[in-house]
Amino acid sequence: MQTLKGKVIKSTGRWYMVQSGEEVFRCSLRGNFRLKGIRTTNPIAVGDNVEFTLEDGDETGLIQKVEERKNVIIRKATNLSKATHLLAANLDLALVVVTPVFPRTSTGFIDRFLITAEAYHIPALIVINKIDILYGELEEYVQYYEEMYRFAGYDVRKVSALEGNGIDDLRAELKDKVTLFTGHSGVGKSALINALDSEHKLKTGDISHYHLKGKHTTTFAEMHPFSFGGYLIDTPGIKEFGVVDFEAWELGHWFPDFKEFIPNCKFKNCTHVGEPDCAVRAAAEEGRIHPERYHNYLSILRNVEDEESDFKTS
Ligand SMILES: Nc1nc2c(ncn2[C@@H]2O[C@H](COP(=O)(O)OP(=O)(O)O)[C@@H](O)[C@H]2O)c(=O)[nH]1
Ligand SMILES: [Mg+2]
Ligand SMILES: [Zn+2]
Repeated sequence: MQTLKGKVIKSTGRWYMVQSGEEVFRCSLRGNFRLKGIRTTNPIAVGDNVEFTLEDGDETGLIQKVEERKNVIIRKATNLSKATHLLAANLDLALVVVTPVFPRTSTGFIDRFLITAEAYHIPALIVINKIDILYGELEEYVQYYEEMYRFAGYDVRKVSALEGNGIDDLRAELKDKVTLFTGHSGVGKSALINALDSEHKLKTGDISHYHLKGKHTTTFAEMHPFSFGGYLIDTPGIKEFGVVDFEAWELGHWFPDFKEFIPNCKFKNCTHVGEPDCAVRAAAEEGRIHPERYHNYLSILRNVEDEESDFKTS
């Protein structure tokens, strides 16, 4: 019998595909496997680093241990239950592909993505695609996006999946990392992935849009190795990449550009709406926080307070 270490790259609930070096092993979970802490419907997810044993002559391994995770993305198992479903673990980067047109990505959508990444402790990257067709007014719009998010402290890249601009730099950024890709349908995720890794040949439509709304069937994410090193995580849907639950006063803490001002608010649980002596609102008025970021903060906050919002209940 030998003991091996590897990374779970696919799971069906019953079986786990575990990559160890160049090989992929089909593994099951030790029968009495338990994890302390989180109550989840599945104990192990893609991205988990595990230790498994392989009996001589056997083709399937038995997972014995899972290493401590640096982060996990989860969602509610069902709308009603308190239990959660692990979608993926140990993400190094969350990447959102955006375009100002064809289709338009709003800054509200980007900000929702960014706070989710922040809440999960995953570094975020904004990739503006299709710059080959963005001239004139559209170019100004791209510049606006770029300045707004750089000012907020985020990394913004401009690329063309079609013409290849910015692709080498982006590939270098993703190398050896586990990266989650999201973005509206049509922004060019598949094109971008193929430009980054021509050996990849992901089918168009593979990422992000098979489980668009409200379906709480049990779905599992999958990791696709990049030929240049690293993995791409394909979540079953953009809606799945959302925060499960939080309180109104917490929201501001997921805006890195608010951080330096929050300690100066009069109230510790300030929601930065209409409280007296709010340093965040003052900073937005003075332009030290981008006014559109503050505006989006307010609209996300309204949704948090509104139980019906698809952000909270997705
Ligand atoms: N002009 C231009 N078109 C692009 C670019 N990237 C993708 N597209 C086009 O946008 C459409 C949607 O791309 P696709 O990769 O399927 O988007 P996905 O739904 O996000 O996976 C296709 O017609 C692509 O050819 C780009 O960089 N420039
Ligand atoms: Mg696609
Ligand atoms: Zn405040």
